[in-house]
Amino acid sequence: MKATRLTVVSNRLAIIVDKNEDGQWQIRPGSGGLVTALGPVLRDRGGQWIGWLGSNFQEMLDEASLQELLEQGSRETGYSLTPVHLTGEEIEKYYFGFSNEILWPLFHDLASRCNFDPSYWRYYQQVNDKFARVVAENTLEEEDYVWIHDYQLILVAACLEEMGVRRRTGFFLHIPFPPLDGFIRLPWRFQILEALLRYDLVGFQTVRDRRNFMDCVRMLIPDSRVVGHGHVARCLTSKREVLVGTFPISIDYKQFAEFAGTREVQDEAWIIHANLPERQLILGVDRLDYTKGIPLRLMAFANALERYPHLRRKASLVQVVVPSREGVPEYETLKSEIEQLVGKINGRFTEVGWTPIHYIYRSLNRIELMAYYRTCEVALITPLKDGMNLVAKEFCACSIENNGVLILSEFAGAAAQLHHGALMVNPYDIEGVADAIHQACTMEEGERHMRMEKLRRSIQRYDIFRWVNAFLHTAVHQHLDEFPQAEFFVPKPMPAEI
Ligand code: ADQ
Repeated sequence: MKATRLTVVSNRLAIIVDKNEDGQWQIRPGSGGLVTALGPVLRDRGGQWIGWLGSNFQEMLDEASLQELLEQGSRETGYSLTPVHLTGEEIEKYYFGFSNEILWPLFHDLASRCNFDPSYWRYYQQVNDKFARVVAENTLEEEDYVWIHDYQLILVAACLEEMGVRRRTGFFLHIPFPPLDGFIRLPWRFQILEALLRYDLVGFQTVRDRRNFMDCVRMLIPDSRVVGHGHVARCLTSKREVLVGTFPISIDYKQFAEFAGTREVQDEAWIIHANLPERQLILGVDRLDYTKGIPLRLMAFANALERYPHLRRKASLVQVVVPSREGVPEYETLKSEIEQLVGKINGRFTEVGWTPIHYIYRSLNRIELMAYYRTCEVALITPLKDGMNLVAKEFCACSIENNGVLILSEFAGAAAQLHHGALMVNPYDIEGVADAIHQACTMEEGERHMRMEKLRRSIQRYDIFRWVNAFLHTAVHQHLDEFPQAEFFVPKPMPAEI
């Protein structure tokens, strides 16, 4: 049976609703890995995105105004936007609680940061059930393929099943899946594992994540078996058969490479270089998150300046931190830690005409981000653990003169694909990272070109469209272009209470 419409479900809708400088409500495209990844796909093919708006809007905006904004958003993004409304308490306990205080740290191997508050679980179930109801109301068994994304929504297929609603469903986990000895600490380990086995297809970023998942299934689910090799295997339990695959996410390579070559980006890149002349720029770009390894990276840069004094005055680190999870105490603490370190390192090393670290704490616009990708000679990407890390791929795509050097953490999902051309580092090894910084800054042009060409070729070959195609082909034996250019549909009026 062919699907004729693709419905994507994620915690956040692919847009941001907020007020502009004049206090008027506005709708803007969202940022972040998933939007970057799926936006072009849904735009070109038509489709529907179901998700939470990101705040408690029904209390701030009347229904008609919100509907109007969503219709405008649908026209601008090119696909239909269907909202799921959450109460303040749900946001607190499902989103900040279960998702971000339990699953996020646990799945990133940072169990010591987990807050296993038992009250969170009920809200996680309740919100997943709410999402399942919106899916049920806005999709049809014969038409839709429902593709659910990420750790906040693991229970959706199970909720649909319990409601007696049959849909073809796939799930993709954007973050890593932890090894068995980490996963078994989760008080709801059986429920989470069994819920994942209710999808028709479960996809992971890397072979390692999938192997971890399979180990947990073998250990915790009686009578389960894994059959098959290659990038998709079958997981057989006493109740059902589930496909389990590896699908490393990627970027729209062509769009990045072309955009990097435009006049606007070149002009912006020129301004950056003109203001920071005669020096090599090392770039770090991350959402504010403890998994991204920013403090250790700053220490590694300081260590490089200490041990390789000839880098002083010649190299500067541009560290961009994109605000994230604002108001959460742990993230505020991390922000202060970063700011103190930047101050300390700059205080120690700054000389007239040279500042070692340029710290930017805001979301850059697209032209600025591309300009940094193009201008900076080195990208320093050192997460402690990361599902994939799209910044690494974007940097390479924008290095159109093939002269950038990528320093990449062994613990980023991207390492599996990019280790041939990148300088690989252990982010916990401060001296090792410092050595890689030195190596990158002193690398001969020939080697830089050779490495970057390799990286770019690989990303070009395995781009975002290949990722979507691989997932959909496994899911419904259909390629992306077999989904018709769906005639554009306007979102349904919002039900007062979902
Ligand atoms: P993230 O951790 O958000 O998401 P990451 O792969 O680091 O994703 O990508 C961040 C995205 O935000 C990039 O596409 C980048 O262009 C954009 N971005 C970065 N800096 C920006 C800035 N200053 N201004 C505007 N936009 C900016 C999760 C997982 C990752 C996984 C992705 C995709 O945690 O491991 O790679 O999903 O699956």
